[in-house]
Amino acid sequence: MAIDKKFIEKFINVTSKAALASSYMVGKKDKILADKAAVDSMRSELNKISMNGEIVIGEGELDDAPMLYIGEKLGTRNGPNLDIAVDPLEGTNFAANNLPGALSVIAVAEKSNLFNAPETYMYKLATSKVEKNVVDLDFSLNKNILNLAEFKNKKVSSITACILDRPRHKKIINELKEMNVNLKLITDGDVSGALLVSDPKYDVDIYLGIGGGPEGVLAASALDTFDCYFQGRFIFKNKKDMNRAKDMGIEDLNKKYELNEIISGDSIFCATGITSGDLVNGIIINDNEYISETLVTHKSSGIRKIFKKKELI
Ligand code: VTB
Repeated sequence: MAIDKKFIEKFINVTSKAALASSYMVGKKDKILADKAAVDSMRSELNKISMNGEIVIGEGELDDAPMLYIGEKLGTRNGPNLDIAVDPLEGTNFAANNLPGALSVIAVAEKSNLFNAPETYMYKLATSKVEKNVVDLDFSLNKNILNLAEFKNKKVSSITACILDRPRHKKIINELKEMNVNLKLITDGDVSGALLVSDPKYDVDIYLGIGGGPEGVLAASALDTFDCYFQGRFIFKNKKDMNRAKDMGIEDLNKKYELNEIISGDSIFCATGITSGDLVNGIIINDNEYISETLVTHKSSGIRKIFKKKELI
């Protein structure tokens, strides 16, 4: 079964309205309020859609934000059964500090086809389409880079790796530097970071490192339609996280997930820019109208494009 194309426009509307709502809080140095504006708008717009929607990935407890909570039912209850993952404001610091890259993001799949990710960290690896055994979370960093360079017929010094700039990545970053790999160090926003492997125009060959688990699932949803490679492994730091994962039905806490175990079947992904970034431009308001840009993917129809829309406020 496929998700009808008519839903694409509806979900673009959801993220573009959430981005607009959050845009009023850009540069106000208040990430909670910027997030809340996006959450409230998203909830109200999702409830207008003819569907039986359920949130499977909600706002992260990772940043203790106002939530569209896991298990929340959305829509008119009249329509297809859909699982929904949301990150109403991905990059709360970007919005609060008026920096590039804040996005409003949603991924939608047919019931039971979207992984119910715990709100913990995930070790991620993403590249464009590669053959089996070129890169793998179980290979050493060195092997992954050498294999990828060989596969892409590039010099190691022409490979670019994107990674969150965090103390936890010190060792990886040093090793990449020693190999003379180009680094793209991001301060936040690893949904966007992972998606940079989807098109050569971004000049990122590999995304790797530890970021939010929910953000990993959201990125994987779009990477699936871009026919890219993605693997993820959750990282559980304490007993509470581990028990929660077990309650969610995860038996092997060390499992390496392939893309098709994270998302399968049809899906729609929308990411609208709040502030301009690598993927899309941010919201522009002119008098009583606004312009939004949304990166959209729809697996069954193969749609993957940036959709620009002008609308009355
Ligand atoms: C990333 C990034 C988010 O959190 O997942 C990151 O995509 C991971 O957490 O934008 P830490 O900040 O604790 O490293 C964000 O930066 C914020 O939610």
